[in-house]
Amino acid sequence: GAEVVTIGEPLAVFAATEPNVSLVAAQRFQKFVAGAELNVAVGLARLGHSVSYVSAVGQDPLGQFILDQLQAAHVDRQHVQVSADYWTGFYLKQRVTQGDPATYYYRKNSAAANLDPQVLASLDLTHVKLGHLSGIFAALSANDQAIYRELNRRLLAVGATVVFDPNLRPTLWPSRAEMCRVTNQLARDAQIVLPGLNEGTILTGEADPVAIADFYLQQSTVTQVVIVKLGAAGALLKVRGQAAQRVPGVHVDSVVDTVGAGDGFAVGLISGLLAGVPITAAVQRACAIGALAVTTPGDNDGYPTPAQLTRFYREHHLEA
Ligand code: KDG
Repeated sequence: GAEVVTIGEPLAVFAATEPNVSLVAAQRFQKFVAGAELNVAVGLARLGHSVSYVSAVGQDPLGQFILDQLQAAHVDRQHVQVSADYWTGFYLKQRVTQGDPATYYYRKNSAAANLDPQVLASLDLTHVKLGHLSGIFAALSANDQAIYRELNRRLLAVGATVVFDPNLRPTLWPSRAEMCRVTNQLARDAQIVLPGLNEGTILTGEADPVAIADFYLQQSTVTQVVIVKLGAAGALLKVRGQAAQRVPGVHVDSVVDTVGAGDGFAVGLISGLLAGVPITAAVQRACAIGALAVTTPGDNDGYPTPAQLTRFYREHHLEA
């Protein structure tokens, strides 16, 4: 059994290569694997952690592409179903020189949205230390939301730490109100909650990161740590019973693509926690990998190997 388990929808992404051209006009695209939870699995495996990724793909070329890439990345894919009835999802991503790119999904009723609940029956959680859950998977279908809750329950039952990333994707939810209600409810069953600042504001109505953190600590006694992601400015860390702390961001000169930074942040945090470093050092690792993530065009191709992370720390005068 792996030390980390995550569940989600894998996507192929076709990333436009011409900058500042609309998705309508773009002519050239580069293909990568994506999907928030897959990004986290790939990033953790790249750092040498053992990760099981639970999912489904279709019996189609993009599904085979995803299976091959998971294998090459050393992610355990034995719990990735191959469906004969549904397709693998994908999305288009713009290339921009400022801000966040436009994206467009082709994923409705995908193989992952129709994941067979039996997938959890064969999942061995005996060695799992940590589960990574994200709001995207819960948004895909009622079927997936039930599987999500079952996995969350089992993770807590075996004493694993549950890390929850709200990952708000408004287009996947029936309404904003439903998105906020369900997402905040899911956060209650996680020890660690990782909202971005904008997400936290949408979800709690609070603009101040400390108030956002307090909202999640107050709504559930399960939640022990809230880390509000502040983008280039770093993060705000609040551990239950302790004063809030700011962890500065790491500056990178070339921002190529911002998608995948939040998942890189989760990779750094989880990797630090598994390594047993103090939580502030884990948050610093999160900020470092979030920064590395924005320097490349794909969603997870910027995540480092241990050697690349060490070099990045040295170049940026960070203390390991
Ligand atoms: O967090 C990165 C994801 O946004 C990307 O890889 C695609 O999973 C995806 C989504 O739903 O947006």
